[in-house]
Amino acid sequence: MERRKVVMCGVLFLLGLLSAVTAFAAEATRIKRSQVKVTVSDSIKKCTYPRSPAFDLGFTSALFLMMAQIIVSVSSGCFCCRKGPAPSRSNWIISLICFVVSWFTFVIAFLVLLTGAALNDEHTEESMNAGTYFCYIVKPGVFSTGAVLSLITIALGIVYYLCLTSSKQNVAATTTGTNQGTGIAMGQPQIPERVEDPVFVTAACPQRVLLCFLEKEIEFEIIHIDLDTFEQKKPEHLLRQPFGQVPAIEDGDFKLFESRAIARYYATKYADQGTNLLGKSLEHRAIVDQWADVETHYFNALAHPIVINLIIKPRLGEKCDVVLVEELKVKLGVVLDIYNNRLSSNRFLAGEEFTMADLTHMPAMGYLMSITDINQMVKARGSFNRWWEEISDRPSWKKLMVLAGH
Ligand SMILES: N[C@@H](CCC(=O)N[C@@H](CS)C(=O)NCC(=O)O)C(=O)O
Repeated sequence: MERRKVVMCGVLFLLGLLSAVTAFAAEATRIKRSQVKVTVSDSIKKCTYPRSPAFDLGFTSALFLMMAQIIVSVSSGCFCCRKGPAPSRSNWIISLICFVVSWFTFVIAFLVLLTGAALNDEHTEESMNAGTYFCYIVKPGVFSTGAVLSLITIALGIVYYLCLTSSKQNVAATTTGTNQGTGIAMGQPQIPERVEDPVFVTAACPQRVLLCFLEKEIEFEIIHIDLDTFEQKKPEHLLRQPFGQVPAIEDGDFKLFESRAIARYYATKYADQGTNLLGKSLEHRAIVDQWADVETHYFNALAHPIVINLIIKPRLGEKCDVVLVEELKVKLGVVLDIYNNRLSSNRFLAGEEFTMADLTHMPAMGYLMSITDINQMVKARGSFNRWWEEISDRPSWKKLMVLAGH
């Protein structure tokens, strides 16, 4: 379980315990009938009560309970209006039950504890019933009932919190670092918090997955894998990605590698959330797939070795294959002409909407645009350049560039 969840459950457990202990202490110290002295003066009976800490204890117990309830409500958010990934159906049903029952028990426990505390102090009055006098005391079991209801409320609150927060994704292996960078990503709200020593997600394949998360508004946590020290080749990582590369994801118990398959998986799983990346009809989906396949087989087949030779190898102090790069650039020019033609009559690759077909090109495009010659090749193709300017102006790309350290 994530550290944050463990801390949260620990705090709630502690508050529940404190609430129950103080309520039981109130029960033990409440004023008993045998402790009340009845004195008679001028034929008027008067009740004399001893001092009791039950008022303070009952009040404190109610306070702990209220604190716990506020923490659960604020940290979980409302289950029906919360943003981010929807919980699974079973989690949703459990959350709903816990939500309703815990509020019910909370209200009763809170009222019982406060009323018990107040009545325990109500000892200046004497009461009369059918000619007989009796001195009012809080009935046995009132504070104990409050204690048990507090424990139930907080236990349900913890289950509610865990059910709602378990929908956050444990996600993707990502590259980062100083050279070609490295890392794995796994679950955390929106953009991972920056620590003193940020590790940026610089490799293109993990960036594809992150871009999908950002478009789909999926929460995630990044776990970094250090490519510089070949952490990706270690047995622990090979269990996630048997080819010793990044990214890889863990979504609960489900594991997956290959950035395009991961992006499609999340785009499908969260089809109703964030940008629709898959297309709206059978034909539209087929066109999205077509251009996504073009990316893999035509565009990336050229872009990848160009980036390796012109960017990655020099960083590693390795020699670039200049002849190969020149050949690749010529071939890339032909592919870009086809894209340019397509984009002269379509706003995006699969039509009028941004989809997976566009998204999947972006990480490699980001790299290519930093290579002067290729930047010029792009600028020389008006429609293609217009497309790139539009998609690289999207908030998701801007957020990704922050994560990439730009
Ligand atoms: N087809 C894979 C390619 C994965 C890949 O090439 N990852 C690179 C980073 S972009 C990597 O892990 N490089 C380090 C290595 O190969 O050792 C995917 O899309 O996930």
